[in-house]
Amino acid sequence: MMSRRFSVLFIAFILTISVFLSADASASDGDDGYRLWLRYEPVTDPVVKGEYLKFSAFIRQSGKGEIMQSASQELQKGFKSLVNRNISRTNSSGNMSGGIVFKLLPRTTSVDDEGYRIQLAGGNVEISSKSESGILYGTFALLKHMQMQRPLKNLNITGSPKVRYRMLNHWDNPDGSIERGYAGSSLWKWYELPERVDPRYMDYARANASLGINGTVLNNVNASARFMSQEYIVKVAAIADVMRRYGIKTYLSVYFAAPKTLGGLPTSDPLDPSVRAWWKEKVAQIYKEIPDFGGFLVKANSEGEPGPQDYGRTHADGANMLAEAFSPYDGIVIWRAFVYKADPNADRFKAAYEEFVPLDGKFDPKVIVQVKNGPIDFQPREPFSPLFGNMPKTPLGIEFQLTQEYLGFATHAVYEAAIFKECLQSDTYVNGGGSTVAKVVDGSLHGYARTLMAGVANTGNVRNWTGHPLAQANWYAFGRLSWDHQLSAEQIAQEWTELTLTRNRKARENIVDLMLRSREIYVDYNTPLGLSRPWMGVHFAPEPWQNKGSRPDWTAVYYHRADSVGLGFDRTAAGSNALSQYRPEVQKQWNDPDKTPLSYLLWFHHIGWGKKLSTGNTLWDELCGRLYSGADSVMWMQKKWDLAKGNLDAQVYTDVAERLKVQRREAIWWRNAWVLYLQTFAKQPIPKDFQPPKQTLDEVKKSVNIYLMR
Ligand code: BDP
Repeated sequence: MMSRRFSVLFIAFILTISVFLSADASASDGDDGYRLWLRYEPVTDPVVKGEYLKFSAFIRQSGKGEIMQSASQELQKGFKSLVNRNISRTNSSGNMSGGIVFKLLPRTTSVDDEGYRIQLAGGNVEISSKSESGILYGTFALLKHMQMQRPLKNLNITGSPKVRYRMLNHWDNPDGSIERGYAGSSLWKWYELPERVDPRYMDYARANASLGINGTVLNNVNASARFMSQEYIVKVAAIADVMRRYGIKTYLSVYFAAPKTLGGLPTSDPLDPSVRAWWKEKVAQIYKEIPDFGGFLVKANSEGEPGPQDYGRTHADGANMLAEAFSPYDGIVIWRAFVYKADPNADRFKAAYEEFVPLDGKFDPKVIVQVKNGPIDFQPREPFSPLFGNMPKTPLGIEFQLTQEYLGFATHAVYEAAIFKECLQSDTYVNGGGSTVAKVVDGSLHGYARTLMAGVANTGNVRNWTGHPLAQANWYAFGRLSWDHQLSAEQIAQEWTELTLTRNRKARENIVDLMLRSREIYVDYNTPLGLSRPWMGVHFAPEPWQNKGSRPDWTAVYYHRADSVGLGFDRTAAGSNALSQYRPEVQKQWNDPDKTPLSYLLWFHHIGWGKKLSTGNTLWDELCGRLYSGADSVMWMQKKWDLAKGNLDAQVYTDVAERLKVQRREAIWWRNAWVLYLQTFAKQPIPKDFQPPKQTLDEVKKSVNIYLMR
């Protein structure tokens, strides 16, 4: 038998060991996702680690700029975490080797302002650029290389952005709520600012800078006038102070009627001299607090927001008035083209083109018109907006949506790079074949110098930033594509997975596979064959039967047009003729129902239920097939995810596994709603390969009503 004294010691020993073990386990087990793709997990390859340590003697900064300081701090953080080494900073210009050197190139060098090069020089790793921002981007590129345990031998990494303004648009309200946000409340704590500056703002800035994002619009496009008040300008300035250290400019959305509501003027008419003077003074007041202020984003005469048309003026009149106020400064005006009229006979698809194309060439050079990727509204699949290519005298920026308004909020896994790429690669044919949307956006087609890519942010204050852990990849993909739109969706998924989830090759392959198929799977059970669903409401629950709204285009039936004959919106010359807004080569792809790719079919045609499609199935059978296979494929996603188990953090694994279960249930919900509702028109049985839904249409409607109940 053990002596009492010995047994006490023994128990103490066991307790110590287990505390030690569990502490150790929590380091790799229990990742809350906060660090995103900047985890800097310790390097495990001893050879590579040895190589990295050879360059850990010092960091040499040239100059003391704040962005340079951020780059040094990031390197210090990275080295400490990756190879457990503290590196000190030096300004000495003496001959030293074995460190990392930041080299600012003369302004005359013929590289892009924000571009960088990383190479070995004089026994050091040298990061060179013309700008401090470029040095910061190079630093993040080096750290990414190291996170991936790549060798430093023959190091020669270069990068330069293809688009000048790469920004997030936050639809955040002053009360902390986020329009279409599914990851908690706003990151911006307006009531605490400017005195308390949440340290999280810095991590937000780091994450964005690591992708090359250089702008952020802090507030909702459905803007509150209070952001134009001195009280709020100083709050914004406190955030801008943090962003600046990471090369990010701060922008604000503005309420067009602010001269009236905030300024007390009798009008907000853009041609009224007192209104123009008000905006000039306002902009000057902002620059006093924020010397590098980025500019304004404007939603005007859209969905009830005020705008120049309230005074019989045009979008160009409104935008140019603001541009004039920015003329002494570097800032710009970003004017959104998301507009649609209330005409019940009109096709919403055509509205933006009709309002904006006649204004081509009329905008001040400081204005960029920001166009959503599709003509309607961030649908799971949309054809590209016909504005691209049709306004050659106006810089057009593109707006993508990262937050999953129509993509299942935070319970459905949808990797959006496929959506972004599909649009960017679409050929507008404006200057012959190869005139892609990407070339319109990066300015190369029409020679615009002011180019812009914006993403409606999917961030909130939940610990992992985006709610669904896999939604982080959408933020990442947007940032990477805004820097270089030629990267492939797969390349980006691979990078993100390796940096964020796991170094295990097999697990990565399975996750990347899941990500790459996720968008098509979602489309199959949600909007197959070119259906869309931008009807009013929360944009989550299925409601294809919804036929009441204050405007016809705020109902579901307006979009799918199901009737006893068939399904889909005829946009050919026989219908709304929206197709005529595209070049003849594009029209040719979509004009003929027999030649239209099935993924766009119902966007452009009203197809009979019994019509044979290119697959050999009738429309009805094909629809059912896609809705069923889409919903079933969520099980495939679950299996793929399970294969990665054990090779990634347990907490993240469980989080995603549980969300996939919800996705499976909700995919069946969507499938059942479509199938049962459309069956009332098609009057055909569910093909015999598939189990008819267990619920009736009434039961599905009831469950949707419960979901929507106040
Ligand atoms: C729609 C959203 C709405 C936005 C609007 C916009 O449903 O909440 O305000 O877009 O982009 O998709 O302005």
